[in-house]
This record gives sequence, structure tokens and C-alpha cells, in this order.
Amino acid sequence: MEYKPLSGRDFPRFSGIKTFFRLPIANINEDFDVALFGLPFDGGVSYRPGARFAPTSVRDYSSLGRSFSWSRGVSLFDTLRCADIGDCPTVPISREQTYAKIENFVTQLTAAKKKFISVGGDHSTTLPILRALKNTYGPVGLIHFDAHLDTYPAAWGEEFHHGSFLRHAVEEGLVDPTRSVQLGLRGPLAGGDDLDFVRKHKIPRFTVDDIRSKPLAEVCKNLPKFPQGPMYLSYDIDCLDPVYAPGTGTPVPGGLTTYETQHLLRALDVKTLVGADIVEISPPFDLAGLTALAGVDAAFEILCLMASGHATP
Ligand SMILES: [Mn+2]
Repeated sequence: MEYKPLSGRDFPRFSGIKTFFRLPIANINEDFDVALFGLPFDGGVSYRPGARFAPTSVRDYSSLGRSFSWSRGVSLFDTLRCADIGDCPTVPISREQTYAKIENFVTQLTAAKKKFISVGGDHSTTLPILRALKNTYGPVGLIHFDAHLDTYPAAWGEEFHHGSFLRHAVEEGLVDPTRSVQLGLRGPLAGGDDLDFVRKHKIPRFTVDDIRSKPLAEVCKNLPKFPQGPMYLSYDIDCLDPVYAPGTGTPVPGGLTTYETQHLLRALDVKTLVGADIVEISPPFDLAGLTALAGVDAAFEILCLMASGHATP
């Protein structure tokens, strides 16, 4: 098996069974490098639901995906063997059972020595992924694209929701804060003390103001480098301005452009990216597929980033 997308020359891009990037469907233990899978769960949202439908929508729009990165000069699917392994099982009415299933699913992937991109799902799904990674790799470094800090306290008496994954990840020792960075943050916040957690743990941050205050090339040059240790990337689509990603649970005006996130992703210097997720795409609130397409674009850039190092931990 070659693990390459179905040719757009033989089968037009609107035809064929919809998998991520028209890749073959595979079992976890087959001989490929990177697994793409869906994570259809939105039981952790605090406002607009719908992210459970994201894997289907992103698969659909990924039929537009191409292989050759012009900026890197790399043919992605010649460098990395990628496959769609279907969806992680979830329980729509139980966050607890879903967390157990996600942790088990990702543990199988790491046991099979596979890197992966998960297409969520709301941001609460990142925590059980990080728990699974800790069992294999120890604490990982985190590259976190988001409008929100995601270090918020319990909501309605519930600790685990889509705005608290990072607080739990740090408190549980799943993430090494000093080997991490947050990008795309912006206000308004609930209160000034929202920043206490990230300040206390010294998590480096690039707000949208930080990114816009200098030429983009200069910002890209000054991003932190991650030359060692296993790294994980979590891409919340709401890092983008709602103009670029209207279909999301908690949109925040004043965000990044797709062009800026492309350049930030290309500028990252990461030796070993073991996994990534793209979360918070809500197709019922999408317009003309813009948000799903932005998710496809992020997936492509993240796969290119994985291909750029492709070191095994
Ligand atoms: Mn988030």
C-alpha cells in the first residue's frame, strides 16, 4: 500500500468516498507514519454546539487538498505515509466515558508508534489525548493556537470543559509549561485574574497584538524553538478571526488571518511533533465551508511541520 491520496486526475475531487485528503482507510497497525482520525464529541462546550459534526465536514472539504507545499518545496505525501483510520469512538451523553475511550484510542496509536492528527471535537477532547501521551512520552511541550487561555476554573460545578483543558494538563503534569507557547490570544477576559495561571506557570504567550505589532517575518523569526523532546500541537480554529472561521463555538473578533497562521506554522522549529489536534470547528454555524476549509489548511501545514523533522522520540 502506498498511502497516498486518490489522484485528482483519475477521479475528480468531488468524487470518491470522503476520507481526510482522499487518503486510504487503514487499520492502526498497518505500515504508515501518520494517522488522521475524527473525534466527534462536543459535550464540553459552554456556548454553541456542533463540533461533533466537524470530522465529516473536514473530510468533505479536504478533497480540495493538494500535496506539494510551494513554500517548503516538499511533496508531503511522498515524505510521510498518511492514512485515515476513521473516528475515535465517543459517547455523546458521557464526557467521562468519552475521555476513557479517547485515552485508550491514542494509547493504541502511540503503542503502534504512529504520529497523528485528530480532528475534533471541542477543546475538552485534548486533555485525554495528553493523558495518553504522558503514559508513553512523559510530559510533552505544547504549541497552543487559541483565542482563549483555556486555563479557566470549573463551570457550573463541572471541572472538565472546553475552556479548562490546559489548566488540568499543567496540574496533572502532562505538559511542560517551559517548553510551550500560546499563540492568537486576545480579550476580553472574564477578569484580570484570568492571566494568573499562565503567569504563574510562565507559559510563553503571543497575543494577536504581539503578532500584529511587528512585521510578520520578524515575529516568525522570534518564535521559540523546540529542538528537543516530544511536542504536541493543539490548533483551536477560533485563533482565527470569525471572518475566516465563523463556524466555531465561541467566536472572538480581532483574530489572526489564515495567512498569518500559515506563516506561523511554517516558521515553527520543532524537531519531534508526535501529534496534533484541530478543534472547535462547528459545521452548523459555518458559512460556505470557510471554517472547514481553514481546518483543512491547518491540517496540511501541520502535516508539513511533522514531515520537516519527522524524528522519532
Ligand atoms: Mn480552546
